[in-house]
Amino acid sequence: MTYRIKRVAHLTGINPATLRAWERRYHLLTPLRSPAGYRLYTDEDVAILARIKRLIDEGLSIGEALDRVRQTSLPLSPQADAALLDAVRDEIADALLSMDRPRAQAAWERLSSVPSLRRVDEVLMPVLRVVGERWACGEVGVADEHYATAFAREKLAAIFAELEGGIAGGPLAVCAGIPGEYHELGLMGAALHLLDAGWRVIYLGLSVPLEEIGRVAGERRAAMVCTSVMRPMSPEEFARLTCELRRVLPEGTEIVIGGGGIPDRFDPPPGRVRVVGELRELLAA
Ligand code: B12
Repeated sequence: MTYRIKRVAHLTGINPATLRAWERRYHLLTPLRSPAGYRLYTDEDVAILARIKRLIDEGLSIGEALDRVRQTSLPLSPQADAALLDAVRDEIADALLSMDRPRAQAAWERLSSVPSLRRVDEVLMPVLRVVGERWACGEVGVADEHYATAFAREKLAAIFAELEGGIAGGPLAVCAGIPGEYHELGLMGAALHLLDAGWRVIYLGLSVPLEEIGRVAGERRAAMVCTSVMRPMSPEEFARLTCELRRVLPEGTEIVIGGGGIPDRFDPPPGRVRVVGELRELLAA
């Protein structure tokens, strides 16, 4: 979706004159141009501007905010914190599988200096995979999986509140689970990646009728709808899902689907339906 400068000013709270000045002075963004020469900003442009506005509202100068945005959009060197993340990941998995919440909590608190998305992608999600493997081979029971999931869900919800607190403008995404899918945490992970990138997120949770997802996204002109397929799905079922979602959603709304339950082979989905593997691919495009 693209936006004219007046709409961007409305969404981000940055007035048009400032937007033009930043473009001239800092070469911040080079918006597309309409045939008539009007600036056209993309969703990503608006997300970056919303992040800068948030940082300035937090007291940074424009220069500092630019540095921060440029730095955080550069991937952190994997080495940074790797040893700490490895140790904490193993400690949390072991603590949760022995239902020792205080030990898991103490380990989690050692990550306070690590960026929230790294805590999600490199600690919580891998811990859930370990729990899943141990459940699948019968080493642990559903109760152990539930115990670990409850801890992970609580941490994801806390990061959601932390990130959502600073969001002012930005394009809108609706994150919603489809009927019959009871896995929620991949969907929450997607919502966190969007919030961190400056998107506004309407999080509807699990088992939302497709028509309702369509209504909410339509009424609020959402730029994106995200959902997660973790329960194994057949190619036919997946094709039905993508077609149904495309039918109930406005043309301008991109649909992004991720999750380990997506069949390995599936027919090419309808227009503006994107199937992704990892969370970080959500905004990579
Ligand atoms: C917790 C859990 C449950 C809980 C869910 C509770 C909750 N509130 O979420 C409950 C108990 C409900 C459950 C039920 C079942 N589960 Co379960 N579950 C899990 C477990 C342990 C963690 C799930 C999770 O949150 N994963 C999140 C991350 C860790 O998963 P991930 O695949 O790495 O996801 C990455 C990408 O796929 C991507 N992604 C995922 N979603 C999205 C969405 C978007 C938009 C994007 C961009 C990216 C993205 O990003 C993630 C992180 O990088 C997994 C193990 C696992 N490996 O995931 C099994 C697992 C998913 N479950 C499985 C199964 C089989 C089931 C049941 C069918 C079991 C049964 N017989 O009843 C039921 C199905 C219920 C249903 N109708 O959905 C299997 C699925 C096998 C498969 N896909 O081939 C798994 C993999 C366990 C296993 N190892 O076999 N489960």
